[in-house]
Amino acid sequence: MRSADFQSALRMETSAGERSRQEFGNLLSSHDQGRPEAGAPFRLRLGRAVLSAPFRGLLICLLSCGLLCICALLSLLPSSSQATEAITKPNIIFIVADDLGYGDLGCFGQKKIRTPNLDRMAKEGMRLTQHYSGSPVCAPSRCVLMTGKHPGHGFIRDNKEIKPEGQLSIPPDTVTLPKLLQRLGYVTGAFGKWGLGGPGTEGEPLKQGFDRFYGYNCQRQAHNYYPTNLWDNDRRVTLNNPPFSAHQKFPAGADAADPKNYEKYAGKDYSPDLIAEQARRFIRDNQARPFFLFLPTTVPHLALQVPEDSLAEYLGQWPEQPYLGTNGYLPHRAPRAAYAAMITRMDREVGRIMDLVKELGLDERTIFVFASDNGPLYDKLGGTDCEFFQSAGPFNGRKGSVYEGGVRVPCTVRWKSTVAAGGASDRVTGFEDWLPTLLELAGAAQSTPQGIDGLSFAPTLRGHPQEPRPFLYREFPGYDGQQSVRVGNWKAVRQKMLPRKKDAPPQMDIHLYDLATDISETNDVAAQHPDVVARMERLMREQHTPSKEFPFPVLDRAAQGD
Ligand SMILES: [Ca+2]
Repeated sequence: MRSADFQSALRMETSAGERSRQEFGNLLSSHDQGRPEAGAPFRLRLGRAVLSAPFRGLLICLLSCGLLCICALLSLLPSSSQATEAITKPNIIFIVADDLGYGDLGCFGQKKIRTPNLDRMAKEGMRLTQHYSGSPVCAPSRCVLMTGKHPGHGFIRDNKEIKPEGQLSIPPDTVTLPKLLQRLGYVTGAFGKWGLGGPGTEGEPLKQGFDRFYGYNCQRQAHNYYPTNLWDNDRRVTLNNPPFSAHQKFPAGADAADPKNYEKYAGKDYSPDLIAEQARRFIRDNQARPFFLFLPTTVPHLALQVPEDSLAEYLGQWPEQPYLGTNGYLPHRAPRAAYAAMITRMDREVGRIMDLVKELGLDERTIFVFASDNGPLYDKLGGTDCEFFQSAGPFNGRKGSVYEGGVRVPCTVRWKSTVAAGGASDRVTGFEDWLPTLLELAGAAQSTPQGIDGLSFAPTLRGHPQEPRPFLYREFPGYDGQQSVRVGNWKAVRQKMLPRKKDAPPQMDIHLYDLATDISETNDVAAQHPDVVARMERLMREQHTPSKEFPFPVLDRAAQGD
């Protein structure tokens, strides 16, 4: 059903409800006055004609009690205007994978890993083929998503660890997407990995717009899929898992082919299963009101850990070299199978959520979004083999890089009543765009705050033409300091602006690529297009604002006019 049809069906539904309430009111007043009117002749005539006086009295008494009960129940319901408003606001289910590459899903070209449910979501909705995460690493990417500000204006610009648990907190007055949705009457829940403020700080999810939270507050603790505890709102809950570090090497001399020698890297409670279960409960509990379900899953971030039943689906399919923990995280006897199995199990959980939404009759008024917070891993870290799976698709760059592979992520949007099935859009969009887009889709474009960088692409999702995004800006002080800006098919990149190597001078050279002919960004054409480079340099200068928490000296000096 198209949007207009859906809205008109809702109006019809509501006016039918109005009519029955009015008719019910007529019946009440005619009964009170003892004279039958058009709506209620049958019942009163029946009483007079058939029943003797005592029975008639009893029947009237029973009817009165029944009517009073129904009246009391009706008074508990929201008024019709509130009900209409609530029902016309779509539910939002926003799923963000962790370190999932552009090429890791079947609907984005993956050949080895099975993702049937996400493929179905894409088939029933729209794929965004030029969608960019907020940053090439976790915390700043989520900050962009939550605030609608790109990383040159955002508060969190890199992962900044706080001991003993959590990351640097966003300030209390931060305007976040869930806070805005709360004001519109949404109930909001986050299930998964947070990373924007430790337990008890002003940045924790319950203080940043979420009514409900279940999962990992801290990104470091999320390195272990069998943690000893998770957070249930502001309560720490104990899981049935033994304590062990998520960074270990396989014991020297032990048999790497024996599965028993890996059992100590697992427990009983697999956190993604528990998190998905809580997310489904949230949907059930809130099916009668508009909800925002944010599901930042930890999959497929390291360590490689997956229950045996899922691993069995892939064991033996490919040649494997046991990973012994020599490059970080935990050993695994079949690392390729483990990576694929983690993604397929996540896909299974997404499918269960899709099935539940359908079962509850919410399909037409629920927006699904699936994306990833940054690109896939590099250098076989933690036993991954992103080259084997072609996880970055055709792109150069991996997690931590502003080259396409680090920030261009798979994204699908499904909203059966509004987004046409089976389409794809090549509009350049980024995480900052979700805040205004979702507000507009919720019928509340006027609630979009001033001063954000996000641009709504709701018209694109509705199949309407839209002006291209003027530019998309990224900066990242990590991994030696980087900047990028995209204008049309031009992509400009700077790297090594904050070299970690002592005494190495910052590099300010701009590399320029034409993505129309060079999707893997290997042919630097900066020398041939000085005018384009100059335009890009200006954007790179203008879009950066200095940050006390995340100094970027070469850019800060330029911004201050030095
Ligand atoms: Ca990540």
